[in-house]
Amino acid sequence: MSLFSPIGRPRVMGIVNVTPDSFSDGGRFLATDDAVAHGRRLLAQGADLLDIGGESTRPGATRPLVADELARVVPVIEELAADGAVISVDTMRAEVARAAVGAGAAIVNDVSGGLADPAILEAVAESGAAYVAMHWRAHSTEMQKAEMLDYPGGVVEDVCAELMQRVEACRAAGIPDDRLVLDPGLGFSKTADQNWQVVAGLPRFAELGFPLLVGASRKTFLGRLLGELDGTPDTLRPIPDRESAHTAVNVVLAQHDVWCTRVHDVRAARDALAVVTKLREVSR
Ligand code: PMM
Repeated sequence: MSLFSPIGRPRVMGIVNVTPDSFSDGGRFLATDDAVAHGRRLLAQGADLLDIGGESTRPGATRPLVADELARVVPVIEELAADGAVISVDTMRAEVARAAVGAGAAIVNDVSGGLADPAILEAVAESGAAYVAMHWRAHSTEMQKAEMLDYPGGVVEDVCAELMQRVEACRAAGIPDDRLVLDPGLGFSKTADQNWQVVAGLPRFAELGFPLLVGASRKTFLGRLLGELDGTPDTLRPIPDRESAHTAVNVVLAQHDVWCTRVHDVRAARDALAVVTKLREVSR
């Protein structure tokens, strides 16, 4: 089945963070064997794709050396691709993208949309991989500074405009439109309220005419909402206890025909999407 053929629900992308410091699962899958076992577990739970990343993008994270990022992701991709899994590599670096596609990745998921390392766009164009361009303004140490949260035209319109600039850069590098996916970048240079506006603005992002990927799983804007609900507005609901709200977001993503949801808990996502699929079947 092709990457973009309709399947009646968003594809579920299971996250495999091969990092010591990702915000929700850092350090758990740093060893190749642990990461591969986790990927297989997510596939068994119904993941359509696996996103393998070797760099944490949590606010304030420092960047790994290229050699370390390569050593983290390449062996994991090789093993899981050999199993027949559809693999995405979560990287901002051309060198890592090239090696990952060589190891079997079909998608390059670049949270910087080509801004961190512009050479990645030509590497992707040459590789034949699909490309996820996420909305991004700055690296993790800078991304939540006040000037990075400024959207004079409103967050939805400004993110759309910035994404379309990335589309133009992709086109100029030779990536065809039918290999492009856009992502509004929940949690990246956005306040909690701006993240909610982005979710509410999904129909506007869909108008850009590209498949959409959305990553809400376990993010702070959910923790803040749930902390308020718990009557502790200054305390975020702990990361492992945010899945119920993410389930609700996944239903919204399905209603808006988003192409893919990037998740930690594959089973919960598939369960939620099964409800939407069932309702669609019976109302046909
Ligand atoms: N979020 C994270 C990492 N990679 N990629 C895309 N396309 N979209 C996202 O929202 C996104 C991403 C950060 O989350 P993690 O640390 O749980 O992986």
